[in-house]
Amino acid sequence: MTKRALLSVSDKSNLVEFATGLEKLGYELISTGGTLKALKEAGLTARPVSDITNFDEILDGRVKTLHPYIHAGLLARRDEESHIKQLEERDISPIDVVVVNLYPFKETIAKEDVTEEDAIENIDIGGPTMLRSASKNFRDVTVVVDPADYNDTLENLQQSGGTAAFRKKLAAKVFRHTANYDAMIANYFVDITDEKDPETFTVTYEKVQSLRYGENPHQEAAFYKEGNVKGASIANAKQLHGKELSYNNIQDANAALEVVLEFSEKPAAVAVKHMNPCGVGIGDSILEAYQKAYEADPVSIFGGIVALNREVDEATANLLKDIFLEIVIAPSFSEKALEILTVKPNIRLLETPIEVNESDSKKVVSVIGGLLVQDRDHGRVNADGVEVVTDRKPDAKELEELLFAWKVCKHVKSNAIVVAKGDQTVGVGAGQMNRVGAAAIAFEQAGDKTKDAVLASDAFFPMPDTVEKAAKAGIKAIIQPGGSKRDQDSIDECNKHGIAMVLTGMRHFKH
Ligand code: 93A
Repeated sequence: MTKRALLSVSDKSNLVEFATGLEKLGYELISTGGTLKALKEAGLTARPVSDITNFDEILDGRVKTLHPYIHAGLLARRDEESHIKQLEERDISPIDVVVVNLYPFKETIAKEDVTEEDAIENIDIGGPTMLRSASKNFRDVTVVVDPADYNDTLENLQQSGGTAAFRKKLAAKVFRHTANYDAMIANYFVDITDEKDPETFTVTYEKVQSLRYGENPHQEAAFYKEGNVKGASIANAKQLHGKELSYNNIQDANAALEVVLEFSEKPAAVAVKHMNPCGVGIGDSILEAYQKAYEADPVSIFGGIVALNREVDEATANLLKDIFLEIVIAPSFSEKALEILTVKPNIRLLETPIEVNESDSKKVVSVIGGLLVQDRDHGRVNADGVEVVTDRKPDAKELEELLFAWKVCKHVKSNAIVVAKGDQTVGVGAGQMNRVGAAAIAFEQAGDKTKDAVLASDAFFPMPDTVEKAAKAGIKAIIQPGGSKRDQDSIDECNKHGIAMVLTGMRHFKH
């Protein structure tokens, strides 16, 4: 019996070569509208699907292959006499090879100006149906979803019609592919309806790159991005220069990006080491902001990552090039700045829009055997949202300093204490197992700059001990969530020393 191959592809790359190979192997080619046209134009002989179904494509192509003659030809078990008999009774011929790739849903929804109608039309129904029928029947049917598999498939088919092991591998690939395709559609519908199923967490990730190794050289690792990521993201950033990003680079770069995104009104610069900000500065120019971030802690910034929220200009590039930095992230680099920085072969330069991206993107962490999924911490407070609880009220400038310290503190590993002066951090205590310890580190680093500085704490004070130490160090105002049973003890301690304290009512644990 003549063997038959059905071809229906949106991505027509290498189609003609593959179909020519199939024809040479004696396959009769069957095809849908656009694919048929491409085959015929290349001088191949192919029959339209409507020849098989006795049914024209209708509804603007929404129904072309959705027909029992196609699916019976795909699903019939060749080792089952009754199946073969039923085909014969109805004059249906089996289909042996299916070559299908789907409507480009992903590419469609990635377009800036995509309309809902366009997205919906690009949901492929007939394609996945054929892929699934063929894959279910992989014992007898060869199914190819990826043009990258064309050559191997031809080679395999030459071996007396192909091997079952190869067909099984192709079928497995199809089920992965259609599962991803459906997950992508499911995500899109979350976007357009806001309907989330709390019982499932469906996000499609695609591989950006394999990484040389993970946190340590003996750990394998890869970088994945969410299917439809837009805006500020390391996964989307354009690398203009430097070596490939490492696992640790990506984590640190992301940490720097998250801090700098807190600041949009004025030029801001953030230096990060080991995922904690070590220096943050705001200025009237990006140069001034960077100088402040650098001076905040000129030791820790060495080997660090710097994120800036304005274009890197020549003057800033001249300073950046003077120290060893792993990465600089910015919305853009001036031509001169690029000239200056690219002289250093190792510095990685990343360009990504620096604009707050409060999309649905979730924060996901793994535990052994599971995942924890939560909203990103988009919590923010402003001057109207804080409660002053001390006798002394902070003046407008102090309040600004407090809110600056608070924004930075949100991104410091708990227990976190940030000491700031003006619009510059002067001491950061990160990741300590007790709060006084975090404060002690921040004070030590700030040295005599604690005098008249402000302090932010990511969580409440269970005891007045941190305030006591802050008073001794010369801190003039404190911002913290409040909510401890013993808040009053800390407030009393503030009043004793003329310290102003404001409560945010919002905690920023980052464990
Ligand atoms: O609109 S569909 O869901 N209805 C169908 O019956 C159908 N059959 C194949 N889309 C369908 N296809 C898809 O058409 C294939 O998956 C492929 O992506 C595309 C190929 O169309 P053409 O050959 O006209 O370019």
